[in-house]
Amino acid sequence: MNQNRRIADIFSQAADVMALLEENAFRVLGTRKVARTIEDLPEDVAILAESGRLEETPGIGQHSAERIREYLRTGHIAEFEELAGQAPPGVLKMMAISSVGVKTAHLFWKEGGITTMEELKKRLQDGSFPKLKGVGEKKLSRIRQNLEFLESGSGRIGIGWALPLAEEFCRLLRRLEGVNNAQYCGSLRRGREDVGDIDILVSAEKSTVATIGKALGAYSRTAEVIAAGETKISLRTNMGLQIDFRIVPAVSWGAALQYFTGSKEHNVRVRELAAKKGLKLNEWGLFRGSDRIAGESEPGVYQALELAWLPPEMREDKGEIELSEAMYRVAQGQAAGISDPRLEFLGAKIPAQWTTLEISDIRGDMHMHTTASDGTVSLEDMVAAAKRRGYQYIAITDHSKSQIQANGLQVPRLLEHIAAIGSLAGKVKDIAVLSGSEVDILADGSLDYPDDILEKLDWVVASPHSALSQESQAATRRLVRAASHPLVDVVGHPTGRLLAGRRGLEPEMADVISAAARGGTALEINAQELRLDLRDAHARLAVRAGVPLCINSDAHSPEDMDKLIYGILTARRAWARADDVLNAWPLEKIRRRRRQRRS
Ligand code: DGT
Ligand code: CA
Ligand code: CA
Ligand code: ZN
Repeated sequence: MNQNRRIADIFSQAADVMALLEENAFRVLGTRKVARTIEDLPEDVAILAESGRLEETPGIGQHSAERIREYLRTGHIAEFEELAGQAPPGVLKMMAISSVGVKTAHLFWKEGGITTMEELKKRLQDGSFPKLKGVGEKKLSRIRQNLEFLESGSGRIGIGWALPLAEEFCRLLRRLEGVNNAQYCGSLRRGREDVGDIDILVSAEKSTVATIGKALGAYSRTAEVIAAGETKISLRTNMGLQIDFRIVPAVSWGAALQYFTGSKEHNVRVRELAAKKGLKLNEWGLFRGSDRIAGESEPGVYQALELAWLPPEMREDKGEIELSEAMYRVAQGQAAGISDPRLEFLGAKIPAQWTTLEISDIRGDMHMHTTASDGTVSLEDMVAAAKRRGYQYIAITDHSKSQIQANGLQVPRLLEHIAAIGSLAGKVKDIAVLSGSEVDILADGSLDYPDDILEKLDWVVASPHSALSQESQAATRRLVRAASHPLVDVVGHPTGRLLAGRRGLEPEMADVISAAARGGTALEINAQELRLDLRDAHARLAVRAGVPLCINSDAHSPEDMDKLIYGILTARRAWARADDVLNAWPLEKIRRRRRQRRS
């Protein structure tokens, strides 16, 4: 990788600064042209500079050539830095917001007197934004959104991107001669909604490492191998993601899996327990002196430490170590002997073995759309797709009347839709089809259809879609009211957040969960990878309070049903088991509960 791209960026940013400072227009244009020239160069600028050919390059004059040489020598360009020093740093930062170009930033600064990001944010939020020519409400709202997006971009990658990519690399590795196994670890194996990077563990003998490095380097998704050592290979994908590979022999597979899965906090506790027993635990194994007493399998490592194995999603040092110790004792026929408030929800029922929630536990999907509102396929096709997946039941839940942009159903159309679903349900075999609705929870917590209409439905998902930036107290009242409504079966994506773009409602979640517990209402984990709403921590509160979770795909097409896995991972992080998940129950149990709530 040469530095052309980096240097081109520096010239391009300098041109922006010049424009912002209203420098001579020819100078601005000239600087932009240099940026483009460097970006398009077939050769490394550093080599051109070394061989004294920079000035000969069309588009690069004497002056720019000197600046480039200065950068190659020192890593910066004094003239550009001095220029940047003349503009308020906040104004330069504003230009990183995708709908704020040089012109807009200049206007905000010179006409609006806004020079810091804090002030920009405050004025965008409290409605005190100065009237500026060409900056209407539409533009402001776009800026508001893009600003939020920029700020939420913590450099972490959403699980929806990372998981399929990691699986692809694991498949590639498992096909290689000499590779016993490959598994992604780290936060990705723990099912976090976003990950800092991808860590992949490979079981193979040392002699295979070179072959592995070659295969990874030649793979179409690899841009560059950054480092290749005896046990570690790092690469950057052509999307700019870093993946770290670690290669261990089969005897260390389990110990390395345990180590690289983390979390760091969990590992610290586990290593302390090892030390207390006079053992040493690292990524190569569990040792007594120089004897390896465990390490080939992950459960074997935990077992040797007198701990029960738990799924990776629970390994955050949030009570799982205590649970694991208690489970081990129960498995040995001893008393669990714990008093930890985090485990009280289990009552006296400490299991000997954790029954991990599996995707196959899910019997039906209770939130999906068809072409009646904003889905992409017909009712018939959605039902056929659900049947192919082996579901026992589903609920069709198109949008309610306020969702005009999503083609929400006015009451007459809803009644027709209910009839159509009913008639189809009478015809299809081996799957129960419920006529439902995704009813808007309006800003005050009231619902988008009157009760006599809601009563005609087999299933009611109530979700917030608008007024998602209302303040916390109002959001709490709104969601508590919806969760207390006896005709609401489940509150859908309760906060309305979007992972990289919208904070959503920030209610007092404990109050919402209490209301759901009192009312017998379920709470959704919306499994779309950008929603994951409820998020892990809130879903965990719900499980502890005995509120059933409903893990829904919110599918707008048959393929969307595959998103369910992200909801499952989130539910595991919430310590949910099949019993805690409403749509893992037999339909008869769901119906019975529904009748009880209404009587
Ligand atoms: P991330 O990448 O920020 O989403 O989070 P992780 O958990 O994947 O962290 P990462 O990639 O730095 O390291 C992967 C795993 O390796 C981590 O979960 C636990 C293990 N690990 C890394 N460094 C240490 C360490 O200093 N001590 C211990 N005990 N474990 C470590
Ligand atoms: Ca990681
Ligand atoms: Ca890492
Ligand atoms: Zn929906």
